[in-house]
Amino acid sequence: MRSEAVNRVKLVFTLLDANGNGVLDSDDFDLMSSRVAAAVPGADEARKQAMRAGFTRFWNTLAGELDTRHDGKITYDEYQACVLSPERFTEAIHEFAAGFARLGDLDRSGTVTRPVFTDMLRGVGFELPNIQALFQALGPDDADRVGVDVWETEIRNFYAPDKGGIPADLLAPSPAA
Ligand SMILES: [Ca+2]
Repeated sequence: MRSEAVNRVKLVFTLLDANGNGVLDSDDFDLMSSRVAAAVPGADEARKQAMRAGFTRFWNTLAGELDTRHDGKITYDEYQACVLSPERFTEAIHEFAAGFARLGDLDRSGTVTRPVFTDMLRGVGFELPNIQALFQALGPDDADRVGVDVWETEIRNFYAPDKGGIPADLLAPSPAA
């Protein structure tokens, strides 16, 4: 696996553990989807539901594939195994990425504004300078918006263990950087 992907895996585990108890559980995903929904108060209910469904499927897939002790919790050691067979998570990641990115398209223009993009990723727990760097790397237009499809693709890339040297790496700088 590429070192960039290892860095992303470590970061994702830390962020997904939204309640900070050191393991992933369903509470984490409820908490995080609530934070993301709260970050976009202007979004309509259908899109919030789609976003929540993406988080729920993400959790259910992780639990189904990685919870080897069947205790409703995923430790970091268990989580790391997700990178060994990424194809088992592809569909769940695609649904998650679509539900997440599209929530930010408030006016259905196919774009997301910088403030909405920033607030949503802050809701997930990323740091502001990293979010700003990613937004810039995604090529904002003259109105300072990025394409929803561009963002959706980058979310998928973020979770792909064979990807490196991509804009999403800006969210998880290497320890040496
Ligand atoms: Ca947790």
